[in-house]
Amino acid sequence: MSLVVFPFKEEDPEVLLASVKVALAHPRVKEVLCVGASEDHCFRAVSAAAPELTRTYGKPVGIIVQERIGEMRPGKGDGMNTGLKYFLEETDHRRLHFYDADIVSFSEEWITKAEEAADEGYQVVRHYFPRSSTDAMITWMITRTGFALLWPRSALPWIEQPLGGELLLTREAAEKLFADPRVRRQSDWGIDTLYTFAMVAHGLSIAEIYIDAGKLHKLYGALTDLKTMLIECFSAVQGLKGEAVPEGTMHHIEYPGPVRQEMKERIGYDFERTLWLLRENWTDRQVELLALFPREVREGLLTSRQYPRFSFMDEDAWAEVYRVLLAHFDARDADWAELLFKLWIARVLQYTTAVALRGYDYAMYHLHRMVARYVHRALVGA
Ligand code: GDX
Ligand code: MG
Repeated sequence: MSLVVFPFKEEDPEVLLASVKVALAHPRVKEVLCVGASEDHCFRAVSAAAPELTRTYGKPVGIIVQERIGEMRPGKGDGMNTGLKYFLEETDHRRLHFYDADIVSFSEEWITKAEEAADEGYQVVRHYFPRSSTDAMITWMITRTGFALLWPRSALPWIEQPLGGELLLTREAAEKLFADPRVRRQSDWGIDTLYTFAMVAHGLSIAEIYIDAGKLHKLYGALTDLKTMLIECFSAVQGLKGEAVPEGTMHHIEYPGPVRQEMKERIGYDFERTLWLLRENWTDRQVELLALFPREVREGLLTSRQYPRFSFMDEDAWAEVYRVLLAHFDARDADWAELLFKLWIARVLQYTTAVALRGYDYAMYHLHRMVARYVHRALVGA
């Protein structure tokens, strides 16, 4: 009845193959497809193992290289859309699951819970997880902030993890998404934003299910590793800013469970290495572009060329910065890309020291309230 797709790029084949086996062992899963970015070492290892897995489980295990479907950088978006296309054109399964290929905590429960919510009639099921208070900084500061400021009456700001790559689509949901040219175009990291946006834009019913065990996967060091993702995720929101979204989406969020101490204590990124990113790669043009921003932001960031400063970038300053970025940011311009990166770093550092430092429960409550305050600001003015 269901197809499971794993998009992957240069992953540890042992981790991916373990997840493939979990999927194959599930009674609801009839087929597994791995979609590689290229014929890398992981692709070769999974290709070598696939025939034996197909024999053992009596279910097809496919492995293909992603097609060029979109128009942006060829990345995860082409991978996911290749899976979507395969599901619609090559199979008649009723449901499609997507899971990242680098998850070491993947289990049968992820598939079962998603299938159960789909059995209840939801057209889309999204997994969400406990996360550390300093993780998910693109989600909170870029995606949820943007969704709140741009579509405050829709379900978008309230989706727990709008960038999550773990989800179930019914066939009708998959058809709607793949028929939408905005989704097909988004071949890069912006794909998660586009899938989430399109689910709400097309009025699909959404259930968010909570996976208590959490998503344990590859982690990043300094925030530099996230630069491309940041730029592509912001551009995805910016590219949608004029689009209309309906208000009345059916949306249910499973109440989360207690978060383990280990997760509460986890630090999402390397603070010291990140601090110094504020000083690097300045150009005269970036200084010029800063003229578009409020005075405290401009002056604060300029001082960072000598000494890292970020306390100016509070929640209100960030809302103003975000609006300037929506109006002026140009992803093709390397100076804009670098400036967005620095502005976001200042925001993340300010949040870390002023909010996250006060403890996990305080921080998570604050982040949810922040989204609500942005919604309020967008609806009734600042
Ligand atoms: N086919 C294909 N092609 N797969 C890719 C590509 C690509 O070009 N790039 C990455 N992937 C796969 C990767 O192997 C993994 O399975 C998945 O996509 C996610 O990539 P990963 O490097 O693990 O990213 P990360 O930081 O775990 O991000 C995921 O979660 C973020 C979030 O939840 O905040 C990913 O789904 C992001 O899009 C999302 O922003
Ligand atoms: Mg990952």
